[in-house]
Amino acid sequence: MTSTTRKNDVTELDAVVVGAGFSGLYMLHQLRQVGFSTIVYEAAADVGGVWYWNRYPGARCDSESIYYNYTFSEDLYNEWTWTSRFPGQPEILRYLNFVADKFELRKDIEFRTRIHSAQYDEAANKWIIHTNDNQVISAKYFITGVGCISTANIPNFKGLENYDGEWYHTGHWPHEKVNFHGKRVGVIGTGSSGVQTIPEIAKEAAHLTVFQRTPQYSVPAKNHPYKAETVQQAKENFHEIKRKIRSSMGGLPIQPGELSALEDTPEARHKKYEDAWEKGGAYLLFSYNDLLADEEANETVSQFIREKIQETVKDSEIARKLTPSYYYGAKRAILDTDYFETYNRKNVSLVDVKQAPIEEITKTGIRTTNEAYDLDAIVFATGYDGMTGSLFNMDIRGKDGISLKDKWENGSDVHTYLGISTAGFPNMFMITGPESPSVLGNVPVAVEQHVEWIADCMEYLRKHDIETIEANSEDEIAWSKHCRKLADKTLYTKVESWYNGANIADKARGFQIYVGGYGPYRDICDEVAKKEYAGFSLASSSKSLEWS
Ligand code: N01
Repeated sequence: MTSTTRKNDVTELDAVVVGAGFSGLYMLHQLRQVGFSTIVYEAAADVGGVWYWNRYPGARCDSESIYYNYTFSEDLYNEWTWTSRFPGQPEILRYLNFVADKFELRKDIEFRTRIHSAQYDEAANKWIIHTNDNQVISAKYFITGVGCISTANIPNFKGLENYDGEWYHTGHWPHEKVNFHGKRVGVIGTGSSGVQTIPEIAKEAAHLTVFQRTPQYSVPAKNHPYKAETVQQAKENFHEIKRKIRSSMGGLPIQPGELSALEDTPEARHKKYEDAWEKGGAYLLFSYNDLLADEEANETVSQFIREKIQETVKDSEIARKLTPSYYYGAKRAILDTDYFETYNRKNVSLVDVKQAPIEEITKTGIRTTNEAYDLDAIVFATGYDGMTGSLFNMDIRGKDGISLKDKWENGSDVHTYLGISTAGFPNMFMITGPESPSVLGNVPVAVEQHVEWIADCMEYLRKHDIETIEANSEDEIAWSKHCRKLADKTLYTKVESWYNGANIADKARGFQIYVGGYGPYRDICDEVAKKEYAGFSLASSSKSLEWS
């Protein structure tokens, strides 16, 4: 257990970590291993991060189980056995509890405690941190592990407070089972959460009305129970899997095809897409090397999925409403189980709220500009204030009292160095922060890379008696420019999505993810460390050292 000291009711630590999901749990473990006194503060009552909160029916990860886990410990990998190709939320939560138990992490986690503010005290070179229950902590390092998509977005619909029925957000689902039997249920939103929960709710509800603003491409996950030999084989190949996913583009041992989609004949391409469709999972998007970069190439795969939708959905008018027109994959690619099939059920109807927007939540349901719908329950599958939302929920202030929110002009002008740190905020690290590859792949792999880099960096600083590390302004501006230049070569920046803030009314737009891939990004970070933290200013108590 971390040995904490207390002075005048202030807890003194080496490091404060925010959040007990994949990031915070591993950060705590790493820092303990190398002897930094560390406490994790977590708003929830237990470990899990987003997997603690996302308990909606159908919640499941769409990275394959044997890759969606930590790889820092072979023992851990061998001791845990996944049951199906894509892990359901209860199983992921059990896994994270297993990790917390195995490494005895809970004793250094304060649950039900929210970090309210963190302010850098330049004179003392400490972060002064306040919690919602009035604790004060002084720590040399402030590390955020808050996830990129954890602050729920409930659109500001007029009248929600007058609604007499039950309502839920997919990202804040109750712990007890919600009973939809015999009820008229409305789901707003058809992103990953909506697409997963709609088929499950439809099985239970008397009637389900889906309120769709943008139709989605979705590909069958083809989930199935694992055979014992599949899991055994993965365990035997642990080192190979670890090497492959850490050097891959997206944290999975799948690399994009070598050809452009336009280099194959239409027949060969169609066959490739059919094969990928049958395999399920992420294979379709990886069929060629330019599906996320070239409009014409993308159109071939987008059209392939559109035809699948038309074939699956029996009512041609519903099929038309469900058919998207933007670039497949430029909004987060989705995997499903029976999503489009669900619209063939008699108890499911679809409302196009782009054509007739939601005007008001009434006492009895939802009214669009066209019609009123009486509902016993409403499910908001309306996503998250991504990338910056959870950081801005804390009042983080760096040198001269400048707040992170002000520095980044409320999200419109985000600058980070490597997505790990930002100038003016010394000794602060962000795990999977904006402008790192974070959500563009299998996130635990991105988390492990950041955690290991940060822990190594802190060890280096301690070994060399360095008191502060701070990103240089010019280096972070160069990094931001590099991120944007890469992103502008892709189709990600050509559609509206939560990736660029378009899902939140009045949020400043900006695409804040490094698209160059997990492996190449890891190499860049390693190179920076090798050059003794090039791009950062390091200062000991007596002198300041700069490299760039
Ligand atoms: O949220 P989303 P999500 N009126 O933002 C609609 C991860 N995740 O929770 O597209 C009407 O994707 C909005 O419409 P539009 C994953 O990274 C992973 O589904 O903006 N509709 C959209 O349809 C994912 O990308 C997994 O026009 C409104 C929906 O709500 C991320 O979390 C599972 C509206 C929001 O979709 C977020 O997914 C679940 C309004 N005012 C989540 N506002 C897996 O690993 C929003 N919408 C499988």
